[in-house]
Formats: sequence, structure tokens, C-alpha cells
Amino acid sequence: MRIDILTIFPGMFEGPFNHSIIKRAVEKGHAEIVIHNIRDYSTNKHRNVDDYVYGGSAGMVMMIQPIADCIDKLMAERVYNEIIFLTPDGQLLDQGLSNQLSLNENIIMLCGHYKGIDERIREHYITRELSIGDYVLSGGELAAAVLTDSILRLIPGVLSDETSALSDSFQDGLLSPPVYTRPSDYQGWKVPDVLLSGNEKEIKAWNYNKALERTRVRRPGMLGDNKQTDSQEL
Ligand code: 6GU
Repeated sequence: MRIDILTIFPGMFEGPFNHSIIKRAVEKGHAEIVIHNIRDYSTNKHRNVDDYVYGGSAGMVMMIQPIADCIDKLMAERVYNEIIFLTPDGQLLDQGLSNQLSLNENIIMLCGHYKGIDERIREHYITRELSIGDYVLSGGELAAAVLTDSILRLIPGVLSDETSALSDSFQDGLLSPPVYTRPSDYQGWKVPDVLLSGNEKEIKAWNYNKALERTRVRRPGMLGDNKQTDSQEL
């Protein structure tokens, strides 16, 4: 998968993209990430990327020209499955959407700033508008980094143990069960006996029931009426 990110703060991606899973996905050749500085595409002599809002309200708006020129150039080079605008008024990202997006070949992510971007960019280029939660960030960059991470980890081969993405919280509609590692007794705080029992069937049932209980308590809305959520027999 190729991801092109359009931003006025390219440096914001240096940290998140040079570590852990995203770094590994790129190194292994599963993903190519290209960051474009929108300012580089400005034909204005001051390299401006924003201008005053028509109608007189306060604040600045990202203007069409640099963004349009950058997207036009990319679209002339390859076909894009999605041109995503990261914005707090977009559709809320969830695991199902990340799964869907992970199947794409080429994606553009556009990071907004200031008061927003000229509406005509949204009308004429953007195929999908996404938000990562009901709170306001200073720009779309952190959201684009979150979206990139959530997508790339789902591409087969990116995670060393492919099953580990399958057992993520949300992937099967449930939160993850609690996990433990050695020692089995830390100053009297004990790991549940069943996990030390070696009984695979019991351990599986315990994990499922804990996941279900945790989901019921913390995120009851995730449990639809017609979903199979009966406790497993031990
Ligand atoms: Cl995608 N952008 C901004 N600026 N704020 C957000 C967001 C995106 N998602 C949640 N808050």
C-alpha cells in the first residue's frame, strides 16, 4: 500500500513513522509512505498556503491552489482508491473502517489546519472525511498518524505474528481480556489459576468470558442484540 500525506507540518510525522510497526511495515516493503509539504506546491511568492475567510469571520482557511496542484500531480501518476480529509466533523474512525481501508492500494490523506480548508477541495477531491474522536486536535497530522498505524498493522505480514492483529480489541467485536506474564505470584498478587493450568479449552473459555464481561461493563454499546455473546461452557 502507498500512502501520500499532504501536510503543512511534515516534521510531525518523523517521530511516529520512525518507530515500531509503521517503521517495520515500510522496511519490509508492505507500505510506502510519502509526505508532501503543501507549502512546496504554493505558487505564491511568499509560499502562502492560507487566506482570509470570505464573509468576514475571524481565522484563516487553507487555500485551494497548493492542495489542488499536489493532488493533481499525484493523480496523474497513479490511481487513488481514496482521498481522505482528516477533520473533526468527519465520520468516526472504527476498526471496521480501518479493515476496509487496509485493502486499498493507494490512499491520499489530507491534513487540515486553521479554520479548515476551502470547501471546494472537499467537494471536488475528497472521497471520505474521517475523525478519530469527538474532541478537537490542532490539526489533522496526529489523526493521520493514528489512521496510518491502524491501517498498516492490518496488512498481512506487517505484524510478526499475524494472529496478534486478529486478537486485538474490537477486531472480533469485543474488548481484549486481561493478560499476565511472569512471575505468577508478585508479592501475593496472583495470576488466575486457570491460566497456569495448561488446559487449553478452559483457558480459551476464560479468555472469552473475560473479554465479554469487560465489554459488557466498559462498552455495552458494542454488544448488539443479535450477536452471539453467551458465556462459553467451561
Ligand atoms: Cl481528523 N482533525 C482534527 N483537527 N481534530 C480531530 C480529528 C481530526 N479527529 C478528532 N479530532
